[in-house]
Amino acid sequence: MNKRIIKQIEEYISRPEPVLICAHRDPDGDSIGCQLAFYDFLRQRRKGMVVSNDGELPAKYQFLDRRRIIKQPDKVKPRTWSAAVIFECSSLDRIGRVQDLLAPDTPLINIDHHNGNRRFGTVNWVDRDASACGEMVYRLVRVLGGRITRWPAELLLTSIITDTGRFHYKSTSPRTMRIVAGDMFPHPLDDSVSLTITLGPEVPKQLLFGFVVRSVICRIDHQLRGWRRIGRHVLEKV
Ligand SMILES: [Mn+2]
Repeated sequence: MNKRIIKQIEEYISRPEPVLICAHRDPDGDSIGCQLAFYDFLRQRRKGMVVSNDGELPAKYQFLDRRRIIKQPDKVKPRTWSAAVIFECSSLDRIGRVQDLLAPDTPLINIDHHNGNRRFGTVNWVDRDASACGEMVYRLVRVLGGRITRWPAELLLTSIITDTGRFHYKSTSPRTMRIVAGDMFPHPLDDSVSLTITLGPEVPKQLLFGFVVRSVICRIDHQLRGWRRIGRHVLEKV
């Protein structure tokens, strides 16, 4: 991680005005996970902030935002922001109508992991090696001294499961696995995250896969074992 960038981010988010947190229109698992995990971090710092997205959350992700923290841009009053933290956008127009909430001089903190990012921010942190933007948020929160409790851990797991195709894609790195298996999850989560977000057309297969991955990840202790005994009760579930 580039220390100068982290210092710049910290300076902007420490200003007295609230922070605007946003991402691309039509949010997905990675962008929702990043935004709400970063919201949780700013809340630990007693920082004022608003999270706004252009487009409703897909039904399968609504369980992540039970308190309806994410607002549509037309429900937010434009104001002076200490900065806009923008996740997962290759260019500013990707935030859609959230642009209406920005002033010409709003500092933009651009955090992304995609090739082709146009570095439109006042601060640009682009890490193409990150499997998910959630991986970057995890590192940012840690380096700035934040705690990852159960809710942000679920959020960041959602980010990583979404963008790695449940640990299938080649973007899944040893670092990804260490984050998921290490101190982000000191206590095993229940299976609600992996089971909920893997629901798809092949529900039984997905359910089984989600169960296996979660349980393997909860049980490894700095050593990945590529197998898991599946009891009859699990097969009966599917
Ligand atoms: Mn992503």
